[in-house]
Amino acid sequence: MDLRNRTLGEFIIENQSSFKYSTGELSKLINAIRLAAKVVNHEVNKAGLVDILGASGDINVQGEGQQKLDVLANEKFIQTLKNREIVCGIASEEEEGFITINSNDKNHQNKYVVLIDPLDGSSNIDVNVSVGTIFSIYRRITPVGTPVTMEDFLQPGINQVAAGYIIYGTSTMLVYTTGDGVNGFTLNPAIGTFYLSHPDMKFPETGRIYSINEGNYVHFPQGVKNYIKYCQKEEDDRPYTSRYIGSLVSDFHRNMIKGGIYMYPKSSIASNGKLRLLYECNPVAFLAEQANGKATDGHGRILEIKPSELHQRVPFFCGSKKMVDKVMEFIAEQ
Ligand code: AHM
Ligand code: MG
Repeated sequence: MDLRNRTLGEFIIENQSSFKYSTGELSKLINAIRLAAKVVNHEVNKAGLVDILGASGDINVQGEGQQKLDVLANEKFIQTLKNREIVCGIASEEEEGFITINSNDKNHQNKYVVLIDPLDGSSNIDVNVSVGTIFSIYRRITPVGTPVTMEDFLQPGINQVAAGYIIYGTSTMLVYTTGDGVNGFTLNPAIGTFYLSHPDMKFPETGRIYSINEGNYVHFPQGVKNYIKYCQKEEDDRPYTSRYIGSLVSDFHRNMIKGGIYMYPKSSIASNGKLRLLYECNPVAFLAEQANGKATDGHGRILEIKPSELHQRVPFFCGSKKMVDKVMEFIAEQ
């Protein structure tokens, strides 16, 4: 990586004025996420060691009980955001309800709510495969000065002011959008600094990778089955390549760079699929659209769905535009 590249800190300052509401608060919030990302990265990197210690009685060297990494990541993110007093509420995939942040001196003056999936794909940790953190930021819709309500969290994805993910992979990256394109920053672990390594990321218009848990094939709707057969057919530039990590962030990240489609359809055993609208699908859909890609539940735009509950699930198809259009055609035919 070229150290002459801008750091994330520099980038945030330079782009502050392009935010829709440039009071500096959103910049502070993204800075807090940057910090939490480094803390969680540190924890994820020693996951193998933690497991060894955990196996010998679930007590670590400091005599503290071992925690599962997703619980730990959840705590670190919430703590970092709480301590900086820049958000009025947080909802997390790991928590049943939302958390109201009430800093006495500010008295509910903060404007932003954050929704996070602290460690997505966490079953991959045990086997040393990439995982990610996903975040989504909205302005509250209830008036400042009052505690946040469910209404502030149940906004359609189109209202997001920023969203992104951290991928803990062969290198650690923070990729985010504030509605003005998508930029990716790689962590230089030696000095703990994120550098702009992937400016203005874009999905290729089409691609040759499809990502889906094909083990569930028998349960899929006929339209999705037909699309999978289409991907496998020897015709034109097909058969496509199948790649499924089972970690949404990693599958999405690869597909955005190389061109491809990620799918988690509804099935006969899960009527809305598996992925959560608020913590996973909305932020990833916002990034996809900002990178010239597309995200749908099979029929309509993910970002226009009006959520009805915090942990709502939706079918999800996301990636290169032409590939998403194609699977929608197959679904519509059924
Ligand atoms: P999680 O939030 O419990 O980790 O689940 C979300 C993950 C996604 O990252 C991934 O794409 C999907 O679940 C994999 O599910 P499956 O094992 O059913 O294919
Ligand atoms: Mg998840």
